Amino acid sequence: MDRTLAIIKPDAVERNLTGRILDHLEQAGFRIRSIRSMRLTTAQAEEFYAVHRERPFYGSLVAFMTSGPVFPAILERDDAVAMLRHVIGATDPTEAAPGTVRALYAESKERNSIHASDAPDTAAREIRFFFSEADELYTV
Ligand code: 3AN
Repeated sequence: MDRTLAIIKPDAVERNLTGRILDHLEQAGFRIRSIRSMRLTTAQAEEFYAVHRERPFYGSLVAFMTSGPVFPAILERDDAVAMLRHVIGATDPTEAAPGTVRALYAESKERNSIHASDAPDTAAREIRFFFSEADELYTV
């Protein structure tokens, strides 16, 4: 089984959509392997999104991601990284395929409800950003 990282973003938590989005993901075949709630510090958000440092939306993205609590989660299924990208839909909710998480719930390109790792190596790094090895050890 492959693993990927999802983050339920502040806009979704604020609108009380965390459970509905996680249910959507479970119904799409994912197992929630581990989950936590936290409020990102500015330093954490800057580091997590460092790859976007030069983009015009970087400052706004960091401010948004620290504006309220988030729920990072390790999700597991076959082909997890690609399947989660598929299930959440395009970054811009107006371009997201019908029935995807972002088509259903996202408000804008920034307030788009959920993050998903974009490649297997990124997923491994992002999982370790939020979770220790011990968090992943239990077997179902
Ligand atoms: P995705 O989350 O679909 O992988 P990325 O990696 O291109 O998208 O962008 C990371 C995050 O940056 C997005 N989830 C979104 O919150 C924000 N973002 C991306 N593009 C824009 C944009 N044009 N305007 C505002 N925020 C954006």
